[in-house]
Order: sequence, then structure tokens, then C-alpha cells
Amino acid sequence: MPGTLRLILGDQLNAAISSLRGADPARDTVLMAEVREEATYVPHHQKKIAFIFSAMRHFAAELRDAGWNVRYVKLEDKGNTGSFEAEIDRAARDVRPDQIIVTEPGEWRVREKFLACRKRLPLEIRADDRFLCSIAEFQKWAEDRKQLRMEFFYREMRRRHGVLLEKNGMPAGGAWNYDAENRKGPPKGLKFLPRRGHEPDAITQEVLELVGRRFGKNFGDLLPFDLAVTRAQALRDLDLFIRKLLPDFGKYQDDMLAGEAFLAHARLSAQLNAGLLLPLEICRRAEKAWRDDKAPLAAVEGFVRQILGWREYVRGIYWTRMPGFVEENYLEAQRPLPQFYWDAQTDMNCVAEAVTQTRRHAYSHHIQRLMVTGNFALLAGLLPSAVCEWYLLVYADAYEWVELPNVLGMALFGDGGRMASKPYAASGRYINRMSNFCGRCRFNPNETVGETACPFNSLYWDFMDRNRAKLQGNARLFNVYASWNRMTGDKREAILKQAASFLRTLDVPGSARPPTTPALKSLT
Ligand code: FAD
Ligand code: DLZ
Ligand code: SF4
Repeated sequence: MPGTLRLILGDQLNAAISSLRGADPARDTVLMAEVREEATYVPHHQKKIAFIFSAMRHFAAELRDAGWNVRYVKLEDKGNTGSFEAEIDRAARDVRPDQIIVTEPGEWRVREKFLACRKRLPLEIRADDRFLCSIAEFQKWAEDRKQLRMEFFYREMRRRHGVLLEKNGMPAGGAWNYDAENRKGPPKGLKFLPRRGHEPDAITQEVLELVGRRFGKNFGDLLPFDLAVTRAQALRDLDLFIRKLLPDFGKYQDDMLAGEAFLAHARLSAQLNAGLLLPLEICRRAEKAWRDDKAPLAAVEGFVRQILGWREYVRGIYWTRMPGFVEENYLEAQRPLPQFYWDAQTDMNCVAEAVTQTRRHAYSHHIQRLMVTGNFALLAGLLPSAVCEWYLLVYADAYEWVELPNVLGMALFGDGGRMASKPYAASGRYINRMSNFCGRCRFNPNETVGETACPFNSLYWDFMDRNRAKLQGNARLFNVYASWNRMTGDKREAILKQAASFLRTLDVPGSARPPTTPALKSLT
């Protein structure tokens, strides 16, 4: 008796996903497949692959327990064709469904494949209503707006979803944004609650063995592996975050500390993006903590803004700007990615810390992504496509819909200011104010020229000088260019020489290659 074939992708692991809606578990078949194409379109961090495969296998087991008929194709299963399209074809031949349903994929690349499949198969692509703003709604909001500022979008989302509102529809506490009360800078000796990890079970152990064997040369540490790979585990992490860390979220949101990868951040993005958690349930839990007097409004509002505001906004930007978005390079940056983005071998302690945390955890918190590795890439003029590829492969939460706007739009100003009103360029003084990295660095954040001068300082001015034609008309950079212009010619020359000599040290031919496993080519 033919039923419907329902495809679930590795980042759609939620029983409420639209592709399962209206299903008949007795007749329908759920198809899930570990495919070579997804595992290798960039050489992902080992932990990222392990996380996704383990979460997929656990989700499949939960569906089976709930009575579903699941066709799960493991990476090394005999006959695995290695691509979504061919796996759909294979399953369609076996199951002979009257219809195939999938929830729209998060990436343009994959959507194109499904649109092609639709020409020859009865494939229905359903909207992904895990997101709180549909693509059409975002596009309507973006229409006729010259600049797409997140803050205004966020207010509409608060109103639309009734989050942190007074009874009269005004924002809770009278203001939409409490950032002025957040971001205090790290006090000395600050310590954060250590995270309780999740012991790998038999399913995860099997995946770890597979990933170690097949992807062992990819970037990043596979072990120790303690990520939440089920909804139950993710809910436990959410609960811990809401009870113990959310009250401090705002205060320490922009801080960076050596050896503290997570601080008071949620560490939930990988689970949220994979579908183990839903955005509105997280926002509601955070709001409840405030209403129950368990967390201050400034912290809760700041946290909700990340999910209801930033996350939805970047997704809208992605679908509004694709497919040309990937090509954008407003500042015409061309420099290859330096080797230290892979091996952390650099005297710049901030970069070494951020890359080391990334290698270890497939995670680095927002401000390190933006103001350390992102800021360096911006100032040094690194090629956006190489930087984007790096971000896409190193983080467990990275999918193009969220990575690209954050990297190309926010960090690199590659879209010429559609997202950010000015480039997020900062000198070593900013990093020194927000971190304890500089005290342990061979460079001095207060020096711009000389043997021990922090490279970020001369690069900052070099960036402004190099991009003067494109940036000096920006009102928010008026004071920056005024300061640069006030410097004597000799001083400017010395700074530019310092930057040039530092940049020459980066230009080692062939240094920009991500580590990969040669065996992948023959993997089916
Ligand atoms: P918290 O700091 O605790 O924030 C809570 C949640 O808010 C996150 O889990 C996330 O879902 C959401 N969020 C916060 N900021 C953003 C944002 N700018 N865009 C989208 N969601 C946001 N996030 C990804 O999920 N995937 C990426 O590939 C990714 N790449 C990034 C690249 C750069 C250059 C920058 C600056 C940011 C990037 N972000 C990305 C956003 C952000 O850094 C991560 O979501 C965050 O660090 C995840 O850690 P957390 O769960 O502890 O988040
Ligand atoms: C990231 C990823 C990886 C590594 N592997 C798979 C896979 O084997 N099977 C799968 O269904 N999904 C995988 N994913 C997630 C997909 O890349 C993601 O669903 C698409 O990029 C669409 O967003
Ligand atoms: Fe980074 Fe400069 Fe501070 Fe060193 S001195 S940690 S390079 S900001």
C-alpha cells in the first residue's frame, strides 16, 4: 500500500517539522540519509559531522519508537549513493510512494537540488515554520528599505509573537533594548559554571568511530565529545542555562577570557539549528525566568534579541540576497587565509585562543567570531570566500543561511553596509578592554609601531587608509578619518609601513588549505 515518502534532513530533527505534518505513520516512510555530498561539500570539523550523524541516528530511533517506519541510510551502508537526489530516487524505487514531501532546506545549494528533483518527481517542498518569520514576510519587510537594520525588524518580531510586552503592547519595562545595562567588561578572577557534558552512548560511540576513521584528518578535535545529541539532552542544557547562566548573560556577553570558551553563553546554537530545540520555546523560557523574577530584564531582553531578532534577521537576509550574496566582496579583499586559522600557531594570543577553542569545541562565542577572527580577517583584507568557507566548516552550528550573513555581511562588510552601518573594525585596545588575552600576549595593545606593537593597531589604520574611497563618506567613521588626518605624515607612514611588514609575514604561498582526508574522495 503506497504512502508518502517524507525526507528529513540533518538539520530538521524535530517531530513538529512541517514535512511530518498530516502523516500516517502506519503507511508513510520517513527517509533520512547520511550522504557523502553533505559530509564533504566543505571539510567540516570532525565534531560537527559527529554531532549531526549522532543527532540524526538518535532522532531516527525516537521516530521508530513512536511507531514510524524509518528508512535510515548510514554513510557506509551498501548502496548508499552519496547524494540526497539519488537517495530519494532509490527510496522512491523501493517504496513506490504516491508523493514525496520535504521541508525546505536551509541552504540555497540544497534547495536547487530539490527544485531539480521536483521536475521529475511528485515532490512537495513545505515551508520551514520552525522559523518565526517566513521568507516571504521578511522580503515584504525588506522591500523598499535601503538599509535593513536588525533593531526595527526585532521590534516587529516582539510585537508579532507577543514576547516581552506589557499588556498595552509596549515593550516590557518601557524600552525595546537594554544594552546600555549590559556589557560591563570582565572583572578579575571571574569564573563560570563548568558545563556538564553528555556521556556518549552506544549510538554516539559508533558515530565517533566512523568519523575518526573516515574524517580523522579534517580540522578539529573529535574527542572529548560531550555535545547534546537528543532533544532531551538539549532541554537539559537549556534548563541549566536558564536557571544558572541567563541572569549573567547580558553582563558578560561581550567578554572574552582565556580558557573560558562558553562564559554565560547558552551553547545551544548547534542544537537549535539542527532542530532539537525550537526558537520560540527558548524565548518563552527566558521570558518566564524574568516574569518569575529569576533573571533581570536586561539579560533576558539581550538574550531574546539574539534569537527572535538576529537569528531570524540573518536568515531573512540570506534568502533575500541569494544567490549573488556568496560572490559579494565590496572591499575587494584578496589575501589568502593564513595558516594560523587552522593550527593556531600565531603570537597573537587572542587569535590563538579563539582558534584553539574552535578546534577543541567546534564553538567560539559570538564576540570572538566577530571581533577576533572576523575583525582580523576584515583588517587584513582576507578573501571573503575563503573566510566564509572557514566559518562554515569549523563551527558545529554552521549552515550557510546563518554563516554567510554573519561573516560576509557583519564581519567582513562584504555587502557594502546593507547589514551593518559601519565595518566592525577594532584595534587591539578594544580586545584588551573586553578580554584578558593581551596580558599573556607578546604584543602590546597600547603600541602601534615597533617590535612589540599589537598588529591589530597598525592594521586598523591600514584598513581605513586602504579603503578610504569606499568608507570615508560614512558618517559613523567621520571621527576615525578625522583622527587619521590629524596625524603627521611621518606617523601615518610609519604605521602603514608597520602594517605592510606584518602583512608580508602572512603571505606564505599555499598556506590557505583546510586539512582534509584524502580517502573522502573514494568514500561512498
Ligand atoms: P548565545 O550567545 O548564547 O546566543 C543565543 C542564541 O542566539 C544562539 O544560540 C543563536 O541561536 C542566536 N544568535 C546569537 N547571535 C546570532 C547571530 N548573529 N546570528 C544568528 N543567530 C544568533 N551562529 C550560528 O548559529 N551559526 C553560524 O554559522 C554562525 N556564524 C557566525 C559567524 C560570525 C562571524 C559571527 C559574528 C557570528 C556567527 N554566528 C553564527 C552567531 C553567533 O556567534 C552564534 O550563534 C553563537 O555564538 C552561538 O553560541 P551560543 O549558543 O552560546 O549563543
Ligand atoms: C551538515 C550535514 C552533514 C555533515 N551531513 C548530513 C547528512 O549526511 N545528511 C543530512 O541529511 N544532512 C547532513 N547535514 C546537514 C545538511 O547539510 C543540511 O540539511 C543542508 O545544508 C540544508 O540546510
Ligand atoms: Fe590580540 Fe593585540 Fe591583545 Fe595580542 S595584544 S592579544 S594581538 S589584541
